[in-house]
This record gives sequence, structure tokens and C-alpha cells, in this order.
Amino acid sequence: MTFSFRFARLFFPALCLLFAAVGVQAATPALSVSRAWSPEAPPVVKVLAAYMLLENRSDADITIKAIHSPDVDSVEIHSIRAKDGMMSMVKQDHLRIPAGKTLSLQPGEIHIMLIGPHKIFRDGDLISLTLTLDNGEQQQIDVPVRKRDF
Ligand SMILES: [Cu+2]
Repeated sequence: MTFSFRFARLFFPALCLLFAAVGVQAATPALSVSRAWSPEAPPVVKVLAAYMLLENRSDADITIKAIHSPDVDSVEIHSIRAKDGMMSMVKQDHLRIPAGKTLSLQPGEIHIMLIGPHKIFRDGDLISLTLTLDNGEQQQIDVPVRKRDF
């Protein structure tokens, strides 16, 4: 008994370190969002786009089931479809990022549509987005508005 008590006391700091390490790992989001941006648009334009890189660092698929923003009336996920030589945008119910994969939202491909901006967003402004995953987790990101390079 005395021995096991000593044993526990001896290893208690090590156990704490172990739990701390596990804690840090759990706090690392499975979904990493980078290179987020929204092209600055003329003030008359009432629909903005947002692009970003979504990286799934976990070994399970991630589904984003909703995106909300306090800065616009509504947010939609769009893909682009070519039909009869015409390009059209199709609303998607969700965004799926397979385990270990990266999904790039970029001009001419899947993108986020920001409908009815609440103000005129200029280069350097931030648009707040909240991504809701199908497991209920939420992730808030700030999308910087930038002038287009071209
Ligand atoms: Cu669109």
C-alpha cells in the first residue's frame, strides 16, 4: 500500500503532463481554415463571395452543415455547374471535407455566397462567419476583404 502510494506520488507529475498534452491535442481544431478572403466589390453589388482553404486534420470526415454571419442577410454554399455552355451557381446543403483532405473554395469553383451585406465592405474590413459542423461544433472565422489582384 505504501509502495503504491509512493508510486502514485512519484508518477503524479508525469500523469499531469500526459493529460496536459492530451488536452492540447484535443484543443487543436480538426478543421483548419486558412487563406480566407472576400474580393472587394463595387458598392452597388449586393452579393459578395468568400473563398478559403478548408483542411480536415482528423481521420473522420467533416461536414459543415450551416454557415451564418452577423454581417450579411444570409449565407449560402454554392457550386458551379456548366450546362449547355452556360455556367450557373447551384446551392449546396452542406460542405463535406473527407478525412485528411483539403477542400479549396476558390473563384469559379465551390464558394461561399454572402447575400445582402449590412454595409459596404472595403479592403481590410473583416466579415465574420460561423461554421456549424454536423456534430454541433462551431468555428468562428474572420474573412478579410481584399482588392482583387487583377
Ligand atoms: Cu455563388
